[in-house]
Amino acid sequence: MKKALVIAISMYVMLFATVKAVADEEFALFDSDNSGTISVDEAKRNHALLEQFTHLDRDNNGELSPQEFARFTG
Ligand SMILES: [Ca+2]
Repeated sequence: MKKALVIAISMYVMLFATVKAVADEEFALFDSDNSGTISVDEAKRNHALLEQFTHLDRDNNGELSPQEFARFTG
């Protein structure tokens, strides 16, 4: 029983790490100047991202942080 729980937790952690790695990679693709944020200009490469930009930009600073970008739905 305990072993199954350990396996389940391990799988969850691995899945989470994979999802995060994919998200980081996607973020890096948009952040072409490696500033650590995605500007409107950088978002223009993806129509869906540009459409959601204002909604995703929670602090309204005109750039998307990795945390704000994490809420982007495709
Ligand atoms: Ca940038």
